[in-house]
Amino acid sequence: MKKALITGITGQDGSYLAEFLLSKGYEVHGLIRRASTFNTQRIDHIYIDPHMPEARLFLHYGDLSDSGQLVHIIYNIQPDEIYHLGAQSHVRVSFDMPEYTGDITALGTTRLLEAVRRSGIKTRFYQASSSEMFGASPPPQNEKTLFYPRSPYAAAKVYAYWVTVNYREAYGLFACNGILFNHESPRRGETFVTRKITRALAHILAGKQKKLYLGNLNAKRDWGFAPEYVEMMWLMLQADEPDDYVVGTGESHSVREFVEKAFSYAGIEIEWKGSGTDEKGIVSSLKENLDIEQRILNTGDVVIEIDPRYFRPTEVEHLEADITKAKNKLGWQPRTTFDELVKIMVDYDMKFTGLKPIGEGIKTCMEKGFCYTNHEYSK
Ligand code: NDP
Ligand code: GDR
Repeated sequence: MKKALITGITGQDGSYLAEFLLSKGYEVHGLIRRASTFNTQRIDHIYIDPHMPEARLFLHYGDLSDSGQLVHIIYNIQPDEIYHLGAQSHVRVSFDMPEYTGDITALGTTRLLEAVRRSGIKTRFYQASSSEMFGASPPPQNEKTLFYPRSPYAAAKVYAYWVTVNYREAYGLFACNGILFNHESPRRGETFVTRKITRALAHILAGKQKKLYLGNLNAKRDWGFAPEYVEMMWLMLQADEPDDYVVGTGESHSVREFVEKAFSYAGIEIEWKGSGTDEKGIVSSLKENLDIEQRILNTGDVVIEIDPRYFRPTEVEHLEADITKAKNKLGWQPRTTFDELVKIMVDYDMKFTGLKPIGEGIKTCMEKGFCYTNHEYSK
């Protein structure tokens, strides 16, 4: 039985990856941080008592700031594969906490790589690199595009990218960088823009929230569906040679388009008035035949406003992946469209908020056989 260690197992990607590796027959170990409240909600459904003979998921306390514990864990587990997903992963927050972000997101990677080297084990290493590293470089971006980071987070990821390449070249470690573009899901953290939008929409429909406050509506991102992206992480570590890959959909949309698509799916058409910080999203019409609680909304209601606090000191305007290499070398390509992704997330947040989902998103997941999301919808 192969063993994998996942840092960041409690996050969006870590939880999907753990499910995926368990489904492939792996014994999965995860690094978790001690917190005063439970932080394992995303993996509770796959966790069973480690005393049970069938247990294959094991959790270990540790932190990316604690080298000694990283060496201890790696030496004791002797994993065949390490997926390094742990990070301070929020770009806006990295402007507030630049030093901490550098410590965890950049140096944390060195600590983990050093733990591998010092423990003397033979393993394969995946580094969660990011499209944010391309920053101000114009789209489409591929493996040869110049890095031009626009935040402390992106700068930390550039460091982590290069230190991973260095351990590959200096010590012959089988180490890969997956340069992943934005990927979302019902498990996306609530403060990232897609989930913030779908969750607020559900809350507005349920009468629990009046308005959604957003920052820059014009930024464009290449948004894909997270469960598909963790499969690519695994594929990279199964290849004959270690290499770095761009992973995305090849299509980009603005934050504004995401808002319009989500609200329209729920039967609400939005009209934009004003510009800059005065811009407002106003209900221009309501479809009448949808079985949702939209009676609390009226045409003319202001549902979206701009709050400058969500602007970034330096923004990344446009990311769009060129995934030629991933397609040609690993045969990977995305299966979920932007339209489907939005519907999957809206349906989930409606269900979570106690509303009846519209259903097209759930249908997509069932038809395409995403075992991962069945769990979310059956909760
Ligand atoms: P999340 O923010 O959902 O998860 C981050 C994980 O890192 C959590 O498990 C968190 O633990 C853990 N973590 C944070 N700080 C520490 C620390 N000091 N020590 C140990 N663990 C820590 O991120 P995603 O799942 O979305 O992303 C996974 C990785 O991929 C990240 O490195 C991210 O930067 C990168 N990435 C993500 C993309 C995306 O679109 N999602 C795109 C490209 C790259 P806790 O639950 O306790 O907070
Ligand atoms: P990003 O994701 O910064 O691309 O990083 P996020 O969803 O935070 O922002 C995307 C774009 O939306 C704009 N925006 C807002 N963003 C947030 N969070 N909140 C708002 O209210 C808001 N209004 C507009 C942002 O300015 C930005 O342009 C994500 C993370 O997962 C990183 O870890 C990962 O590396 C990259 O994706 C690829």
